[in-house]
Amino acid sequence: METELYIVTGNAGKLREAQLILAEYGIRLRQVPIEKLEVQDDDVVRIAEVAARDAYSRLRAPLIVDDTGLYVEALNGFPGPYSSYFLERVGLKGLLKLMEGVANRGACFRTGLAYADEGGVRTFVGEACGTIAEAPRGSNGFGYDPVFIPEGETRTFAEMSVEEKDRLSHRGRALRAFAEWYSQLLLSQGGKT
Ligand code: ITT
Repeated sequence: METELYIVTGNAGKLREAQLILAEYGIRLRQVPIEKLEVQDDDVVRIAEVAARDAYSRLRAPLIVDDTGLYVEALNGFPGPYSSYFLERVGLKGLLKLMEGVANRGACFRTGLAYADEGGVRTFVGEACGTIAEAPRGSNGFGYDPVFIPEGETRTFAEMSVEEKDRLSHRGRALRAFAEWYSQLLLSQGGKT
């Protein structure tokens, strides 16, 4: 059974990762060229929820929104929901500079995933914890991937294939939780797409 779903994002890396995972569940993910509403909130789940509700009010077709943040322990959880702005303005170099000589390099990615349809919005969350590398490594992935080493690994996300990252990542976890639930929903609706 194949079904189609929209994702509201301007991030091609995010789209590719999500497409690969959802394809395993028979869900074809399509990018939709509408603006993603970005409200200010401490919680990525809440940010995704508001964006999904807003996008659904315009698109009127089932869709998902992914909002992700990197929470660095030594920076008291910063940049968190401000990760996009921080990366643009301060960059990976700036992050590593802030972390110079810092022993506690712990950090977690957190993805808030929201699904919206005519019945309302449902949210899911996924987390991946690890450490901030001493220097950027690897050329795969996007965003903070060159400086993030997931727990139990020595490589950064940027040194992994997209399949490997998907298995370990915050986004992978949130999307699989969503896909399990969505598959059940479709079954209960008799395969309606
Ligand atoms: P959309 O809002 O259009 O979906 P975005 O790139 O702005 O795309 P987010 O707000 O969710 O997405 O991401 C915040 C920042 O964190 C942004 O700079 C991303 O590049 C980065 N980011 C998100 N997911 C990541 C991941 O899996 N690995 C590395 N960096 C990531």
